[in-house]
Amino acid sequence: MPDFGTADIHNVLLAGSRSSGKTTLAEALLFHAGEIKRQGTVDAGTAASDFEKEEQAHHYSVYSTLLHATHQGKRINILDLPGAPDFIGQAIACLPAAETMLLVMDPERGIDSMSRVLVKLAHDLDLPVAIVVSHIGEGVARLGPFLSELKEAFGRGCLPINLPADNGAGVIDCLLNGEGDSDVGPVPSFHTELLDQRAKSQTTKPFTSRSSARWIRRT
Ligand SMILES: Nc1nc2c(ncn2[C@@H]2O[C@H](COP(=O)(O)OP(=O)(O)O)[C@@H](O)[C@H]2O)c(=O)[nH]1
Ligand SMILES: [Mg+2]
Repeated sequence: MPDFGTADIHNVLLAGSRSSGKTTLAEALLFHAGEIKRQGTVDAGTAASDFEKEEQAHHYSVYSTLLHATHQGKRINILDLPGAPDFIGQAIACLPAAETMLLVMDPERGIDSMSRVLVKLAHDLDLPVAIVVSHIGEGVARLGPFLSELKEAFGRGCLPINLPADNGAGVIDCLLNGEGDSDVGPVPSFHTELLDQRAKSQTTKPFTSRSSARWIRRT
């Protein structure tokens, strides 16, 4: 195993309501990082994270699972949390160990109560939250209204960094790129909004992940 210093180790939570797509995302991350040779599925009971018999039989996560991948010289520890309210204790126990929460959300469900609870728990621990929108392949029509709902629920600083393009087949990084058309509108307006937000946060406090996340939540 490569020798990682503590600065190269990142603990990331995959949180969200049940069936939002956390375990499927974890499987895709492991596959693309080359940690597993075959991408399994929750429905077939072959996802690396849902390895307990109970989980494979019910097709959903019951326990928090620690997975890991190496990416660009960093060791990423991925904690795949259960999303069912019955198992929220398993999820809460992992929060203090992580530095970032990836909140996985299915736009068809809108802003569900579990997502709100998780954001509140992260807020109380001063834990930055990034939202990963799943189920994009099912149609991009819902995305525009969903972005507005996210801003309404979590603050106007909740801005996209990646946008779907070509009807969900492509991805545009709208932080580094200011040109082109996405499925939710022209990229330049999203890019400018992000730069404006970054400029504002730099004038208020250093642009570290924790301080910028605090700023995002307060706007
Ligand atoms: N179409 C589609 N199905 C998905 C996506 N993510 C997850 N699923 C399906 O949704 C169901 C629940 O996914 P799972 O990863 O177990 O959700 P979790 O409870 O958040 O871990 C499974 O049947 C997955 O195959 C997605 O992005 N698109
Ligand atoms: Mg799961």
